[in-house]
Amino acid sequence: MERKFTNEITKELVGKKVLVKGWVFDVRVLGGINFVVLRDKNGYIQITAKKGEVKDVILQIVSKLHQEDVIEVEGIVKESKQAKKGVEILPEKIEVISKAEVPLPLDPRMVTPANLDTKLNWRFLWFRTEEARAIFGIQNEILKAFREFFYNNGFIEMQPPIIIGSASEGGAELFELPYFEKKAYLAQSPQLYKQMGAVSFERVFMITPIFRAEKFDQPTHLNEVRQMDVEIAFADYEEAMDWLEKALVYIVESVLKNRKKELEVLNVELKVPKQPFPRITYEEAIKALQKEGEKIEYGDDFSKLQERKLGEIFGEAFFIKDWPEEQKAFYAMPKEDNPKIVKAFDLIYKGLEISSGTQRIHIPELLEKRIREKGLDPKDFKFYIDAFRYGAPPHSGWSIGLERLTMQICGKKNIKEVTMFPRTRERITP
Ligand code: AMO
Repeated sequence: MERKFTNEITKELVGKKVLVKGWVFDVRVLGGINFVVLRDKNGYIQITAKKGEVKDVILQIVSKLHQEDVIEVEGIVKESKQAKKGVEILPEKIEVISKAEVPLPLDPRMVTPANLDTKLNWRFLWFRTEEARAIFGIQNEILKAFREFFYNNGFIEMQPPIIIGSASEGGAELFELPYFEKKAYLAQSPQLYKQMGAVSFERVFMITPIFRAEKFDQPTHLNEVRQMDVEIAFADYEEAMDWLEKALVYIVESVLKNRKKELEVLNVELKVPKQPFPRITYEEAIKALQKEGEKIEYGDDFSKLQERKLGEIFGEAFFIKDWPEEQKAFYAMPKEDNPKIVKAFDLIYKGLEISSGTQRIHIPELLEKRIREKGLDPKDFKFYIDAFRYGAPPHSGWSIGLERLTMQICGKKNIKEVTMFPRTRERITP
């Protein structure tokens, strides 16, 4: 008999025999009737075993079932007023495929709530909760929508390397690893590679893991991140912001359209951010904060609290552009009228930076100069600088942190909640 998934058990099947497989989400005895709620990847179905209606052997098996046992049930679909879906299964055969040990270290029903550490230690059990299924359902939608948007717009998907020979975002946050006779690093960003892609393929995007050896533990930071990156030839930074704005709107619209149930589970009221997103300058952002009595000087970076405050002032989604060059990486293009300021931007969404980007330097001499000014050695970047010697158009791009965006859309306070297997200084298992 072919297996049916729980969402396929509908009123049309009343009176028919079906086979379902899954986990025991809950077992209850009420007024002498045994209720089992079976969960599979698509949802839940109630199995009802009443004395007199089912064989004694079935009642015996059901009475020994525990939460999270894996079972296979064959039975007849019946209409039911009490069951949530209006149908239930009257079991004719139940097979226990795998027993779950008792007690469970985490209750997937969340009747006994678990703290964050327990959720992180028992990740696979937490994946069985409604909350986790909603979070990762939404994360799936974000990934799908991002890919869809850029495929629809004629971009090419790239696979950048993870093992790299030189840093792109500054030296301090690199993980070093032995690599035969040499030293190698884990990529902090696909930056140099996506630029080399764009000077030939023109429009590229990628979803790729990146690694940051940041020592501090913050609710917005991970040591292993998934970045959704884009690089566009013949585009200045204003055009790059246009693409970012459109991509974010497309992603939010897709979540709203396809993940209504998940948003409900998480109790999130999601709205499409109002367009066009304001594009304020770094200087304006500093002044706005100073006006609010914040201790911040021109040249400082914004703290996470200050980003939130800026969100209260400038709205749900806005750009901060034109940054002082010390704040940004060597590859950021200086402005013609003031080389102390670079053509860079951050996107703040719901009070948190979720993306940043720049127009890049595509002029080899200027790039070498900036690399030296940042205390780096142009020799280490020869392969990259050479990419701009043989016909390189101006180009711009950006990167969205998948986990940061998931966190903001799901309304979560800690980035670890929305990361399947978070990597932090304290945690590399599971
Ligand atoms: P940046 O370093 O700002 O820029 O990273 C881009 C986005 O990636 C996410 N992100 C992180 N998320 C969680 N934990 C971290 N430690 C972390 N680091 C980064 C954030 C951030 O906005 N190469 C440039 C992008 C570009 O110019 O194209 C870069 O990596 O959401």
